[in-house]
Amino acid sequence: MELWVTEYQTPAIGFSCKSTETLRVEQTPFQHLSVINTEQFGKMLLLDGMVMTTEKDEFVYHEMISLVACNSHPQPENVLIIGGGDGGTLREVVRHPAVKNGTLVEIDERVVQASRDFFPSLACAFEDTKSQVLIEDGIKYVKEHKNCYDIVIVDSTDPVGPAVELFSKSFYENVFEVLKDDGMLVVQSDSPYYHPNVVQMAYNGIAGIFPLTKLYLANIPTYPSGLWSFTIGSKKYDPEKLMHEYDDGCRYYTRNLHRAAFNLPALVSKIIANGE
Ligand code: AG3
Repeated sequence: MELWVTEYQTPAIGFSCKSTETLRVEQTPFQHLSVINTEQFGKMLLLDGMVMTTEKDEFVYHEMISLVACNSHPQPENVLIIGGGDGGTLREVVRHPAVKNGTLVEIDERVVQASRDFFPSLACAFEDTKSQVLIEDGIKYVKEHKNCYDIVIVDSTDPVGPAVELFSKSFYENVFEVLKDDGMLVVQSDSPYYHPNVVQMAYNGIAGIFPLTKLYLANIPTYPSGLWSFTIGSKKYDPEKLMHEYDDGCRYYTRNLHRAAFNLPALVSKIIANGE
């Protein structure tokens, strides 16, 4: 019998993958977690029915959420990742030569465990000497620390369930405080096609606090609509300008693509202009 797993990306569209194996299904204290094997994308991690990452296309998201900021900050020594319990973002951060410490703050220990059990190419980051993994609430963590990070990356789920607050103004304010005077924030800001309201919410929330706010795009086959946005809030440096040209071993990110990613289709420029 064929088994298909569907993420309902909106109430009107589903994204289905043929599944060859169910590896884990559990309700954690925070969310529903599943790991399946798929014919097209290899192993896939889902949280609350939403695709978080797959073996075959994880590199796009993880390179793009990490390297744009790391390459545009002159000294990205201390990097904080909120969420990102699978370790993919941490892996990209700690392999950057200018980074000295990568701290991951994940609320759900079961996500870290699922990665350790099924995604060795992501979980390898946990063992890196530059890495520190904390099982804590990231919202609380940023309230309790001040002025100590060069970059903060919010590798969250969509704004449903435990991640709702990670898209709020008060959270962005606390991130502003946890960053040093020349720090940068990067968030995943959803799909311009299917969730323009989320793109706007993230962009406006960040633009209301940070002196410089820019949005960039990447093509991610397993995420809703395939076109995904990231938003950077910066206190000082222009995220479009490269201070480092590190793209060794990358499969999506290149130094030229870094600049290209900020060139937006008209419909995306309109989404962020309208909200202002
Ligand atoms: N973080 C972003 C997931 C967003 C995908 N949304 C969806 N499928 N509806 C994923 C964690 C990767 N480290």
